Amino acid sequence: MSRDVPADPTIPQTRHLRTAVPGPRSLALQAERDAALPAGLGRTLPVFVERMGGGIIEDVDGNRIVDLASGIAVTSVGAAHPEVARRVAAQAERFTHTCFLVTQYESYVRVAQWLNANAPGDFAKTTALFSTGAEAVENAVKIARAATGRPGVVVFSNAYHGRTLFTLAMTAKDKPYKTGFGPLPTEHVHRAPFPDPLRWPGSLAPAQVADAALDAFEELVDRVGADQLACVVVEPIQGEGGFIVPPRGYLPRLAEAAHRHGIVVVGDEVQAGLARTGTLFASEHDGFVPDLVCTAKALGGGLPISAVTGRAEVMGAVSPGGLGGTYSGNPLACEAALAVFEAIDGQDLTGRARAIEEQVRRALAPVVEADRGVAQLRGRGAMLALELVRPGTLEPDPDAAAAIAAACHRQGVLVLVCGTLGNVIRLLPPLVIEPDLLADALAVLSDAIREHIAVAEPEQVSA
Ligand code: PLZ
Repeated sequence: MSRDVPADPTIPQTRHLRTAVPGPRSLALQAERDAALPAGLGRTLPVFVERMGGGIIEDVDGNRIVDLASGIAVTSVGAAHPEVARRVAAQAERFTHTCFLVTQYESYVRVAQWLNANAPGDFAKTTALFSTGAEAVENAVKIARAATGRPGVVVFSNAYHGRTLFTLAMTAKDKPYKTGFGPLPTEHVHRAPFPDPLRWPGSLAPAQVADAALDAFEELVDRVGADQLACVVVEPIQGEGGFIVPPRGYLPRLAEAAHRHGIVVVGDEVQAGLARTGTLFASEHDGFVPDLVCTAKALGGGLPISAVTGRAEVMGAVSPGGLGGTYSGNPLACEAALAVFEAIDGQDLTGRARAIEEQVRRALAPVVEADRGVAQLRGRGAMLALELVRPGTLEPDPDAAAAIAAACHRQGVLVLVCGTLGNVIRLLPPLVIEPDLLADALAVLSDAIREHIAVAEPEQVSA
């Protein structure tokens, strides 16, 4: 399978530590960063990057770190895909920007056509391009309001939709995202419980969790009034909230219920979309067909571009001039997106995502033991996560997640933590990562988990 992946000519696909992580050069830059940047900008791993390729991040100290983050699900094709680099460079020599609202270029139309043809649903679709995920989500809300003449937006527990003021109101987690930023425009934002099979009260079977969550949605609609609700916005697999996969059948039934009430269904595929989960769109796993789909992140292979794709009649409800943005669908980013589409097809990236899932599940199965503090390995394709709990309970253990992530970082493996409760370790490798490199990183992660469990439970390990 790695034969299909273009070999990066310059960076060996092996982990290699020349210094401690972070090394002296990163530490020196870190000091400058701290003086020049506000504390509000977070960071996961305090290294500075020299170059990247395949599944490797090479830092300024010459350390080669395994990338299990993809810049938060962005560089699915790799962070220096030769075709992305070639197209972007060629475009930069022709022109970097026109503002599509002023004068137009073909690549924007080609990106839209590809998304129209490939997004879920066999109805006529149109696409509008933007720059960030939050911008796409906000525009989907604007479009749904224009189409329905209703103000309300239904979102879910654990949802993440962005950091702009409105998407922040839609996002569930308070700290650190909302701290100090209120009041948020929450007046027309209504939150329904997401069917989390692990944490729904009363230890129900997944099908019952789906039923209960649908009942809760109906209750909400009843309470607020369908005539007040423009749209329901849902991540088909929740991302920042903890890689939570809803029970099978829930999403199509949610869409059915929403449609009965004239509510527009918006799928937020910003994190899960574009081959990440083993299908082009995560919605496809469950036959879920939203009216509008938001994509971003992987769409641009690292260049900022996002999209709202959906039913032509809903998209068409906005009057001329109502949608846009100076950089929306920037030509460099459109070229990058076209290269990403080619890579998805040409390198069978959905197949690679499924192969990654198999490899990760096989490698990590031995450490998934609720009694020892690893409640679940869940997700789909190359969007997988481990939930850490206090052994034998469902009590979240964010300290364990942080300690395991830190141990991986010291060993040159970049993993991210997520979850409303901060206790989930997520894996988002570039889809082009070579199996041997992934195996090495998973061995480091397994050891870090075992070591942590050993520390937390000395009597069980020494027995
Ligand atoms: N919708 C489902 O996952 C972005 C956030 C990183 P933007 N997730 C990463 C951070 O801490 O800022 C995201 C998402 C889903 C929307 C967004 C927002 O996308 O491109 O960050 O605006």
